[in-house]
Amino acid sequence: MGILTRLKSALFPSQAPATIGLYGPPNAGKTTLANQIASDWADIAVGDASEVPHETQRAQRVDGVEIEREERRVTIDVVDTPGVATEVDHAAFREHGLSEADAQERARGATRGIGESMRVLREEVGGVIYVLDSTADPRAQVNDMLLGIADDQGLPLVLVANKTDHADADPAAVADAFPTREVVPVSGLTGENSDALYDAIADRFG
Ligand SMILES: Nc1nc2c(ncn2[C@@H]2O[C@H](COP(=O)(O)OP(=O)(O)O)[C@@H](O)[C@H]2O)c(=O)[nH]1
Ligand SMILES: [Mg+2]
Repeated sequence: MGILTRLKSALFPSQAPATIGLYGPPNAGKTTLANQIASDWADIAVGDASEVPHETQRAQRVDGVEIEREERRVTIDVVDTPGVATEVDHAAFREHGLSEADAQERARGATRGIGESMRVLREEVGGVIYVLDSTADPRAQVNDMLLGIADDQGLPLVLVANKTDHADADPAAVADAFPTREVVPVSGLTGENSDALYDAIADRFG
């Protein structure tokens, strides 16, 4: 913990928890990771994971998640946000077996979800966990507008290279693509390396 953070917690011991937003493209594993964090520290589930993109269309939160690291304890409110894609294409939903009408409705819902994510980022969030799927091209997944808003607001940000359990995972490619950012490889599904993520959360958001 940095000296300023220590000073801050000494001066304001009962400070309100920071709200941490889980951001990233659809299907990066945000909901799975949110559930992992919640079940590790709060014993509750946040939402349902899905193979169809844009399942989470409202920000869902779990408040008062207390994470303990050796001598530190950080309390955060975790918000699982709808995926922020670089585009929304209803044809892609049809490829997942949805009817034309259902695909169009889902595209509308996805667009609303992206708006909701951006609103939460501007109004509610004090820190960002940006989740990327390390089995796919990192640069192609990143929404630069979202990163720009987070940077502009001076929000602390941890980049997660998720799905390290997967045979095609290449977390080093994520680190290479973002050399100036802290990148933590994890599997939200198996919990692999979750200690490193909790250390990063305590360091950045504590
Ligand atoms: N192999 C693997 N699959 C994952 C992992 N996390 C999520 N998934 C799968 O990826 C898909 C999307 O997950 P979800 O949590 O709904 O992603 P979200 O759209 O970002 O909320 C689901 O089929 C998950 O089971 C992971 O760490 N490893
Ligand atoms: Mg989700």
